[in-house]
Amino acid sequence: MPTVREAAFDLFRRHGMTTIFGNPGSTELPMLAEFPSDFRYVLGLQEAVVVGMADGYAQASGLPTHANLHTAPGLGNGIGAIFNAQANKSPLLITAGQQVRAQITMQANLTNRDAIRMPHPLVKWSYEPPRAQDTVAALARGIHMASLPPRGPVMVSLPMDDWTEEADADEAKHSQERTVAGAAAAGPEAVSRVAEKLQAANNPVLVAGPDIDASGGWDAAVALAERQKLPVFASPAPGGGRLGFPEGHPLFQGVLPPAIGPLAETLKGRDLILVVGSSVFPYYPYIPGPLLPEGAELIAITNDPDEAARAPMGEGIVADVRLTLEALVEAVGEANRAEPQPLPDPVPGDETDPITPTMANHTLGQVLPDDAIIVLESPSSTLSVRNQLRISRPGSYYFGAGGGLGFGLSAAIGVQLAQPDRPVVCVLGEGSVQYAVTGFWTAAAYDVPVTFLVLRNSEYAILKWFAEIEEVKGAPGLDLPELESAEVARAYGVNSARASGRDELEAELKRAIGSGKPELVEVPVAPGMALF
Ligand SMILES: Cc1ncc(C[n+]2csc(CCOP(=O)(O)OP(=O)(O)O)c2C)c(N)n1
Repeated sequence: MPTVREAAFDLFRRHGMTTIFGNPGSTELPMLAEFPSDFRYVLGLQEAVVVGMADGYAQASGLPTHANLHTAPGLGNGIGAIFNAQANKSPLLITAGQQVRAQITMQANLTNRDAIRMPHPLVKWSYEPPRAQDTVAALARGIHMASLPPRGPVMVSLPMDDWTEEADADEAKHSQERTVAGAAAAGPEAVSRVAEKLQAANNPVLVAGPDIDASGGWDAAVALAERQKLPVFASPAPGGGRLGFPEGHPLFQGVLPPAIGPLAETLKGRDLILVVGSSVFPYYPYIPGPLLPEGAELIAITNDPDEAARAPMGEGIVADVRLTLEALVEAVGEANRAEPQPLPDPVPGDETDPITPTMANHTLGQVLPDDAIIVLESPSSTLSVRNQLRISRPGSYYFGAGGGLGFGLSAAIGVQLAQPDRPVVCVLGEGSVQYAVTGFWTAAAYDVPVTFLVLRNSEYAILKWFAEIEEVKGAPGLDLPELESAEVARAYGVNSARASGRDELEAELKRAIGSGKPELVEVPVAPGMALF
């Protein structure tokens, strides 16, 4: 008879889950005993980083990914990152150790007293197996739940004395071998109705969202847009954890503004708005206005029933994004519409001292290898990075759709571990660095060759912008004088450089990206928002 631990690790193996992100405590050590040599344990020094790394890894590998946390306090530290993983639709199996069964009722030290309720409402499912023998079935159920659309985190609480118990060999075998598949295309009637509406529309537009990339629907989205000569907008940046369309494509028209009034204004004159793979819409801030421009109809295709149900307007179709896009490509003919004007090429603007964030992002664009992946958490530069880089390959952009800082630095490490052959560049604000600063240690200790580009503007620039919109005057806590990133990263073991000015930045970035090592390049930039 295998032990629960042997059977559980066999289950992980079958699902390709041989990389485990964790921060261990006494309650997790029994799981880690006799750690198999075909597994890799990636230590994060704080749980927000553990979950963020797992999130990046899950998204970039497409695999359900295991993050192991230390009972209630570890789970608590990870909660903000679990919020992000939910928004990113990241298939995480979060496990947390639990007291020995005999000591749970008396609430011995470190008992996770209400483990099932604790991660709600940020997980799809959470559970503590009633018997040690149910552990493998519970983990299998969690993996399937996390992986089914819409994907997202689940949590299983694991009493520490279960691992050495005997598993039920027959039940464990079934749990290990089962597969559960669940991607469904829209029905043929829905597909033909959307196809007919597209063909009949005078001025339709495609809004491309993050689940196009996550579902593997990139080529189908391009084919649909090209066939129908659809101008394409990206769904608003705050919820756009991934890209749904090549941003250097001549049909690409830019990123939609994230507020109600301006979004409707941008789409003025359109009669059909086809939203694919996005919620409708990840709005913020609140700038009221009509939800839709006059005369426009909106149809949204999403893999998420909740996204479809909560949209404030339009029709929703719940279906797999890739399969439905492919069916639509088959169903529509070539349109005869005039193609829209492509966006003008990005311009760097004037050279100033310190350089503008736009210039910094432009410089990055000039040295970035074609196969690079960008992980972005530089809030005041989000639009500028999008505009300057015009990323045009699938799986090449990750952004925290939840908005909780700390995703960027940690996720970049996970993305790089999942994609070891592609250069990963992580663009960070110096404020954002601090929410996951211990990630530098993991990058150095595991030799994960991410290049961190830190835009040092000595402030929370985006909050100053929000303060203007919210008409808030005199708010404290928006300046960051003397906040060091390079020295701190160096202390954690990451080679760090400071660049001042465009030429130095270009040289340092080239060197850092080419070095095959974890590197940080910090550049002072002018304060304020960078929109282009
Ligand atoms: C966990 C968490 N805490 C606080 C915030 C609020 N917040 C949003 S942006 C921001 C400032 C980020 O500063 P920095 O990374 O330097 O970027 P900048 O705005 O200067 O571009 C803060 C504090 C958040 N989004 N997440």
